[in-house]
Amino acid sequence: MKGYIFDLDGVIVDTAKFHFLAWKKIGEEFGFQLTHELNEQLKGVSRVDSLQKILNWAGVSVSSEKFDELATRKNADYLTYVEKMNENDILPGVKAFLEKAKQENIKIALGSASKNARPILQKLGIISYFDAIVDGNDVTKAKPDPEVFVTAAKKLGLSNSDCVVFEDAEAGIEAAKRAGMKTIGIGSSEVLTEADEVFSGFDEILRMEK
Ligand code: B16
Ligand code: MG
Repeated sequence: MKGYIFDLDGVIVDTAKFHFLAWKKIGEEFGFQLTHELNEQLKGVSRVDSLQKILNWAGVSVSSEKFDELATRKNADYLTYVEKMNENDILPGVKAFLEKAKQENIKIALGSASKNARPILQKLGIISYFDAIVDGNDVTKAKPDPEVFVTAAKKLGLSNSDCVVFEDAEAGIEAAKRAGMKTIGIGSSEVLTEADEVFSGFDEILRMEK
């Protein structure tokens, strides 16, 4: 394989817990309690689509002005958590895996739905590893549409079949498969049933490669 494409949230860093806290607060304004189980359905889903899902679960509809205000407020709250992040928040094994890929001349890209991807990579101190970054600001179609990964492969100058995608969300695995890429699930094999292979994290991948 010539290229690795990484999802961000849930693969490189556990920002899902911060998205959860910020969305939970928004839900509570409508008397709705976001559970961890429902939160699974928000993983890999864009900000706007996540808010729409929460409003549907809460059984409320709001004006477009209110919708925008809620999305902006959620993001401001989320960013207060991001602000406190540093290198220690990188998930186990990720940095060593990036380092190894660099040594093996494998091209590295990010393929994330998040509009906050660049500042997060900067806070983590790993942005320089990435030859290409494709995030929520660059795509019009959300995962499971393959756009984010196809764009990342193009930016790397590689064909889709030369790329492996590392993903923690079902929608992301589906997107990568639709792009004709190899898929490595990060998380539970019970959830990521469609992935070619599933590992609990990069520390496990590194152990297996030894
Ligand atoms: P933002 P990923 C996704 O990132 C998250 O999994 C999802 O929970 C979030 O709503 C989405 O990014 C948008 O994030 O509000 O920062 O633009 O997993 O594709 O890296
Ligand atoms: Mg993710």
